[in-house]
Amino acid sequence: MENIKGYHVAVVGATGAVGEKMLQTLERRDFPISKLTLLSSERSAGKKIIFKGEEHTVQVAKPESFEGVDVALFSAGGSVSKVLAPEAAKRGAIVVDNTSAFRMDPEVPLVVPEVNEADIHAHKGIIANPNCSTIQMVVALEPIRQAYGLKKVIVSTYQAVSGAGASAIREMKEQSQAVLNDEEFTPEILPCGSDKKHYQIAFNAVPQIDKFTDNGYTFEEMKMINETKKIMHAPDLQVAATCVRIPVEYGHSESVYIEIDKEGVTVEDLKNLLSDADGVILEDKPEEQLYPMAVTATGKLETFVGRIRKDLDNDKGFHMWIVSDNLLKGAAWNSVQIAERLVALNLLK
Ligand code: NAP
Ligand code: 3JN
Repeated sequence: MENIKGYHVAVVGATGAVGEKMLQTLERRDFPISKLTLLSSERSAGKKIIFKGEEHTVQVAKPESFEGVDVALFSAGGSVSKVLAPEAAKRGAIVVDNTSAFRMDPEVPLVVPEVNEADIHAHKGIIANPNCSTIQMVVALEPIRQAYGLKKVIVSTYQAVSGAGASAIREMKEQSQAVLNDEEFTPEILPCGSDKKHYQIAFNAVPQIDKFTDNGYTFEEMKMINETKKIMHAPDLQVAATCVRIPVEYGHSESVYIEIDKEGVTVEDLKNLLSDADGVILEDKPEEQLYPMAVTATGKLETFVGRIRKDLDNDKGFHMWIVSDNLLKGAAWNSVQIAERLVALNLLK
């Protein structure tokens, strides 16, 4: 990125799984930074982090931390954002918030730049970054919706443990080793740290991400349903989701069934559309066994789409497989991309 002016950037949750990727992404994109403020809880205060070869000391996040900050990237959980994001905005920072705290607030734009960049202009100091599973799905589906209309989406996810934080990655690795060594272990984090029961993730597939809501869907599933409609400005779109955790470190995969509005559309039409779509890489050559996978998407910024097939009973129905690095496009990169768009649109002071 052209270094016209440097900005004071704060990263809240800098020591977490997402925060670490935020810093790597700011460095990778050469985001113009004049000052970097790294914030965490008291647990990590004082920790040293190297950014672009320079040592930075992590500080406790508090309202005064945001004096003079231009853009604040938050990923320290919803309760931290609820308290500190308005404090940052009050002090003139533009907040890009990675938590669910403000996503469904009608006053807060929920942005995936490839889909609804224009919504950024409506911000009042806080811009929400959607849930990781939602982001990769809307990047792949919006070009289809634009071209052929979209009536229904049914998605099943296969989500990496890194989505549940650094402690969940540790739990999967230690548990896998214990299973291989025939040793005992006690699950403590997954499927959901704050829920009553914990289950083995190693060599397993767990159909619960986040807690259950009263309607039988989990919060993760309801996030996918509600956020997709908000980002696409499509309140009448029919969306159903089943979210599953699998023992993969990075990269969420999704099996997606869609029904479009137009008749007679072919698989070739969808492939042509997606091969030109912003932020999408088409990996779809069954004859060469080419399709997206979590391990090949890891570390990449794009969303990968493959296995596109027409439904055998419904002319307007299609199936596809969508994969992306959940901590990059699903979190850190989407946030840094929003910050880049703020610069490009001249919205940062
Ligand atoms: P993590 O690895 O557990 O890291 C949590 C981070 O938050 C750490 O830096 C931690 O600091 C900091 N933190 C915790 N309590 C704090 C407090 N009271 N004040 C200031 N900082 C505090 O979790 P993660 O995977 O990075 O996820 C963090 C959050 O990002 C999640 O809760 C979620 O809201 C959001 N997230 C969003 C997506 C998405 O789909 N877009 C995906 C994953 C996560 P210490 O080192 O001091 O503990
Ligand atoms: O589990 C995943 O793969 C994604 C998790 C996201 C997450 C985890 C804890 C709290 C979120 C989120 O971004 O929706 C939150 C939250 O902020 O609600």
